[in-house]
Amino acid sequence: MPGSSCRYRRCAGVVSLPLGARIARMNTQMPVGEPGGENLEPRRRESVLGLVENSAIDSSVDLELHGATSHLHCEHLPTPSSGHDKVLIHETSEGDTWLQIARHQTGDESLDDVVFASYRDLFSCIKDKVGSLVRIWNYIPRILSKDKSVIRYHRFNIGRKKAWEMFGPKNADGQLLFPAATGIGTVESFFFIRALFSPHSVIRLQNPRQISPDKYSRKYGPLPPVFSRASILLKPERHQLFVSGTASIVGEDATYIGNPVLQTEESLTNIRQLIDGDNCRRCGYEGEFTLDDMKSMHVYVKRAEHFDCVRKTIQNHVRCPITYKRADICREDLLVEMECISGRHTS
Ligand code: 3EB
Repeated sequence: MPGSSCRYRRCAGVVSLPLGARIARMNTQMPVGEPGGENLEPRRRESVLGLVENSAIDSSVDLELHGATSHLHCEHLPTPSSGHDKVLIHETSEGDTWLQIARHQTGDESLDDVVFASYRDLFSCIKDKVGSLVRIWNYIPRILSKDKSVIRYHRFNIGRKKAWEMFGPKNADGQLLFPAATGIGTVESFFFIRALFSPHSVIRLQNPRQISPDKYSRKYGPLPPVFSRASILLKPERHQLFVSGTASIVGEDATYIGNPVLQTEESLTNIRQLIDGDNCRRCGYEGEFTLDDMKSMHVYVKRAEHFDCVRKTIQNHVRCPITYKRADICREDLLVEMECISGRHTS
């Protein structure tokens, strides 16, 4: 159905959030017909004009892949706590729900308070619905700057963890349940959450090569990030895989500092091991995925001058459509981060 994503954009327009995309002009024209890499045939002809700045509003996260078709039902709700809040809910034709919250940080608020309030609102919006939180994107303005000597990504983690402990989903044993997530810089000035939840059940994956984020040591912030490395949404007809933002981290530390190509390779290795049959089984899922199964990928590049070498590296391994964004990534040492989506029919 033509225009489904336009409709989505128009819905976003209802809440009058400013459009923030900018083009970073680069001289990266790819000669037509250049092979995509050593191992793969060229995927398609492409002409690359530049790298777009990561924008919360501009990032349609493959909504059409997930049943967010023309049957979208949009609701714009006033939120419980303040006039600055904007909440938008889309229900998809498959029964899933996308929820978006934007919140400005006012002069007397800290980012951790803004994030806490946003997550409190998110949990209060989904409280009465049967369903599981599947995937969250967090767009964090000036993610690497400091506010009162605390890195804003760490402030974000403080607010999210506190809200999760008070209002977040837990299992029968009281253990907190974390969805797949991305926490990334954005050009917009407001903090923005996009969340997908669903009446179907979810399997959460952890990565054997990486420490679970909620167990990161205090050198990465006073309170840890809380997310799982991937979610698998079990629908009757198909299983959908959402891989979290994945970077060149082994254990809890960044590897190949300063080398965008090797960081890209390491991130892909992390994804491969996360989704392989052994790890899926360990995490309670009888099945497997491969990079060849991917339906779409988003790649965030911190420095525009690394775009070319990152793209060449990725294209040796991945054939699905890839969206590249220029974005600040949550640690100084990380140059690249990527996330992807897949699905398999259950028949
Ligand atoms: C990492 O593995 C890299 O804070 O929600 C990736 C995905 C990262 C999600 C988040 C952070 C987040 O720690 C950064």
